[in-house]
Amino acid sequence: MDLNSKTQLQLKIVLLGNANVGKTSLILNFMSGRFLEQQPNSSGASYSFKLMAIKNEQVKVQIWDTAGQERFSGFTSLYYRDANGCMVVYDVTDPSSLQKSVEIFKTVLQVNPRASFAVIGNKADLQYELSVNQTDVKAAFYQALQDNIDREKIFKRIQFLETSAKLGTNVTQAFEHLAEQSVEAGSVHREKQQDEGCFKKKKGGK
Ligand SMILES: Nc1nc2c(ncn2[C@@H]2O[C@H](COP(=O)(O)OP(=O)(O)O)[C@@H](O)[C@H]2O)c(=O)[nH]1
Ligand SMILES: [Mg+2]
Repeated sequence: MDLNSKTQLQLKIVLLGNANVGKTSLILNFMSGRFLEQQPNSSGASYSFKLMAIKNEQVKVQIWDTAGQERFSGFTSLYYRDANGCMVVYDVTDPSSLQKSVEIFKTVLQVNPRASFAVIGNKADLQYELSVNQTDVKAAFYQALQDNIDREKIFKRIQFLETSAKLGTNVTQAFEHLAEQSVEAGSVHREKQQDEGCFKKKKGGK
């Protein structure tokens, strides 16, 4: 490991999934522990930063929020093609959002096969409306890899987790685990440490 204190590990995580599954809410909860019943509609993509301690090292994690399904077309590949970690989010009360997350997973994997993946079932606090169970989710993602030569390896590395952005359940775990996996996968890059509060966007992550 490079112990030069003037450089810092940089990591890019993107959240993808249907509109309304809770992507913006997950980020808000992770960044500030807050929750809004009426989350203002997000449009386009935006990012925020969090400094995280991973394996005794401070890592600067860039977290990208994207608008939902309607925006998930060719041009958004800009956001995930150089991502180290991809959080694919569905809503545990909405089976169609699971289908969408499987499609997203397949698309991202084609463009960015080195990415680490977390498959996140959000809104787990709505237990009485729960209509998607973990066994079906895992089966759907395993099925999605049927033509992939690295099927077992990729599947084993996917983190499956149910979260509640409302209650804060498993939110930190989801982000921390994905960040750790991304560092372990080794596709992260190092760059000169910036002054606090100031960051220049760097193109390309590999
Ligand atoms: N009950 C519950 N509602 C949630 C949760 N996460 C998000 N929501 C609500 O679901 C709606 C959509 O959330 P939002 O974060 O905007 O979804 P996005 O379109 O994926 O960014 C908002 O009304 C949120 O308050 C959750 O964990 N539990
Ligand atoms: Mg949003």
